[in-house]
Amino acid sequence: MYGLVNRAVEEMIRTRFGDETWARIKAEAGVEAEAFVRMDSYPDCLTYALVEAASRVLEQPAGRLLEAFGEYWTLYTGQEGYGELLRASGRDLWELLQNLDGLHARIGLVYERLTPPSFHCTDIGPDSLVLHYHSAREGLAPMVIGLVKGLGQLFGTPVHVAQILDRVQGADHDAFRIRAAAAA
Ligand code: 1MF
Repeated sequence: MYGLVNRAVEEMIRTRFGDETWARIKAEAGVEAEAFVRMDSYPDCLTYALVEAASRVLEQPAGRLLEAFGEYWTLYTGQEGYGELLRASGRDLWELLQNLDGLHARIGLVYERLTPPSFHCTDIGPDSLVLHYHSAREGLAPMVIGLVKGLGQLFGTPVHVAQILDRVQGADHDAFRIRAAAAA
């Protein structure tokens, strides 16, 4: 994945747990790079190693860290110059969720080594929809839950997210029921 992802992991851990904890996690993960370059492409196993090491060092389940990271990612990329792209991809949360492939296609035009996941929506109602998530990568469903919650905050539409299909349980893809938290 692009270095931007590893940088976001680093920033989340440094700001919440401090530089020393980050150094321990990096060492535990066997990561030697001094700093991650946003536009460089890194092997996925490096990112997974960081999450596993963080889980051991912080004594938190990897899924919980991934969900927190998903929320962090929406705020982080907003600050890193992708806020415009997010807002240009949908006028509200529902529109954005239905346009995630379009968003990734635009990023992929510039960054050719992007391996984007694919999303589509079904059961679309005013306060609820089902988001289907297909990915070449495994184990990142908790991150998607955090992403959707983070986007909900960004758009001023807080949401509840429940996973209704799970690859870990043998389903062929992951899916989430998303409900607007308040009657908006
Ligand atoms: O292949 C990749 O490197 C990659 C990196 C990030 C693929 C996807 C993403 C974003 N994605 C992370 C979870 C991946 C899960 C999976 O592969 O199954 C989050 C996708 C997402 C889902 C819901 C809502 C919003 C989402 O993301 C918005 C987004 C997506 C990509 C970027 C920014 C915001 C992005 C922008 C620039 C990138 C890489 C990703 O590359 C850069 C960055 C800086 C300088 C040069 C290149």
